[in-house]
Amino acid sequence: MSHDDQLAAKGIGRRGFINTAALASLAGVVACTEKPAESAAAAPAAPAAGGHAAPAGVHPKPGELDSYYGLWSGGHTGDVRVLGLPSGREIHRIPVFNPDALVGWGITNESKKVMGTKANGDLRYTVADTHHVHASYKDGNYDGRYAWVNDKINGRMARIRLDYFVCDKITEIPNIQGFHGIFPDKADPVDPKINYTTRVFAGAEFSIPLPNNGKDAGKAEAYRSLFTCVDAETMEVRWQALIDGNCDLVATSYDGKLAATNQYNTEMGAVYADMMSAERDACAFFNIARIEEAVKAGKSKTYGDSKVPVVDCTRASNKDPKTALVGYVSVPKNPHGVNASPDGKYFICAGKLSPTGTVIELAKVLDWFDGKMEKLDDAIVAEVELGLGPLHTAFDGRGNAYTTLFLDSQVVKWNIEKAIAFHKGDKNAKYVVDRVDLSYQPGHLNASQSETKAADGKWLAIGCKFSKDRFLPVGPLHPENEQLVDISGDKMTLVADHPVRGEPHDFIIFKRDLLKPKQVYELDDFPLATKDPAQGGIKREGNKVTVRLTSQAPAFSMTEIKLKKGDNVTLILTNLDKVEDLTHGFAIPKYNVNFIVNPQETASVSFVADKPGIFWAYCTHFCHALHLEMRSRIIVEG
Ligand SMILES: [Cu+2]
Repeated sequence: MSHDDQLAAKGIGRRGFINTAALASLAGVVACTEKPAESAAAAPAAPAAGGHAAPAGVHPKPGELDSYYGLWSGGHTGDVRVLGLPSGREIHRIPVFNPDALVGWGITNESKKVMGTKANGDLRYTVADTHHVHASYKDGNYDGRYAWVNDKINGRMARIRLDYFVCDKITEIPNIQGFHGIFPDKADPVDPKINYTTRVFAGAEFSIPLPNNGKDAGKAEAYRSLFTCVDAETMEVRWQALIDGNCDLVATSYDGKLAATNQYNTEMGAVYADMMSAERDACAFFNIARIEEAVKAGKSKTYGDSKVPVVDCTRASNKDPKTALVGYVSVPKNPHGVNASPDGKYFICAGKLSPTGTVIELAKVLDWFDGKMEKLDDAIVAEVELGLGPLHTAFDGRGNAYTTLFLDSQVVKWNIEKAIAFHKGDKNAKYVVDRVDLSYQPGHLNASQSETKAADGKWLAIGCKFSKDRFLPVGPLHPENEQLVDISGDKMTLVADHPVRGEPHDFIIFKRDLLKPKQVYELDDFPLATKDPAQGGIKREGNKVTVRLTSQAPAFSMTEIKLKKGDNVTLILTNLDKVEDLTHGFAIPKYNVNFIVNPQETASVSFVADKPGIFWAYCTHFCHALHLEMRSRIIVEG
């Protein structure tokens, strides 16, 4: 009997069950004004569809700002979305791996340089699949510098600057496929002064023959996965580690000493029946300091054309704990997700095919590496039943964990210390605190500040993979359902559904005051900037033509741009407007050009003037009462 059927048998439809919960939430939900939650007045709530009132704060009043930022991966739209929480309002989409016609990502020369081009100047890739977004740390909390996101399809890692919310670097990782899990470190493993992110780790999910040159496709033993370390500043790949099994998600310890990846295919199977044959898989713990010593000592090899040093982190080469670069902790069947608790003590793996959560104590893992503990599996301090299909775990900073149950369509709240006591033998320890029904099939979840030492236990967002009947039907393609749960009390309260365009996976939620975004660029940051309209104009060297143009609402600096058929044109546009929110666009009909320039930004496009005629280039981004008049006539003489 499915969960829905069980509820139906009890005379409670899922929808009715949730509406009851939403109504009950009215008393406990905080407002999302700038005021602290304690002092927020209980604003009269607007009636929502179905006759129930929306909880105060979830739908802010006009002009009210959200109290949290959320950074959401976009899935195979290849982007990162910025949401305000708790409202769930989508504020921005940051194009990363895929072209975006609104801002001209993949059209301007500057964005193409970040994205990567082929010899002919075309983009190398135009598809991507973003899954996990994580931000840079200092002192165990986000420092507002960067966020990183993976591209699972083409094995790339991108960095986003959080001052301007733009992608500034993309690195293609060699000799991997299906790069999935990603996590920045939080400190240096050796130097305590470096208490901020300097490395980002990447786990490759799919095994491929190394090198992948088409010669060993039939040799099962040639298929391998690599765990990768990327430099957070330069975005160069520092080193890779050859492992047994695959990598799924990644977690890092607060002291910088350990990074881990959970593994659902230690069998190295190529088809799913093989991948599920073992009763236990693993979570691989990497000793970062030792790996980097080995790299320094030249104990590495390379594969194919890549010059990246690869250290040996296979089981066979790491049997002696005192010299081991890696330790494999066993975890029940096909685990998913590994998450670090905010107190810095534990990593928790969710069982997926096993109904369990496994709690691994990091101090004990370090004891094993130091030769003080004989069996690495003794670092497992709890392995408790949570429900069907556990996937990911978030934290409230009060000792509780929240795990999504994909098959049960629930999130379960459980107490970590009580789970440890139960595992030790105290059968009276009631570690499950609460459960709440979700709609439907939850994947990732995260709580406000959950991945930091400042986990504040206010909001929990859950990415439900199916929305079914929760929104107006729009044909066969459904949105995802991002649900919001108030976790400030003992009981969880579902407070909102938010439709999101497919297909977000993971996300982080953090306090808005951790970021100080800039809204106007610095003219000097752009070497190509035209600082004065008088410096603009057309420069011709043979058929190589450079057009330097500026914009100031409501006009471009040139009303006419004369070109000849066959010209190789580079058009550089500087927006001299300094006013916040005064963005201009520049579109050229029939030339497939559109991009924007934000205040004080410079961007350029290159094209061949292969079509004679007149072309009204115009401002596409509303800027002024005379916005429609903001044009420049491009004349291509035949
Ligand atoms: Cu304009």
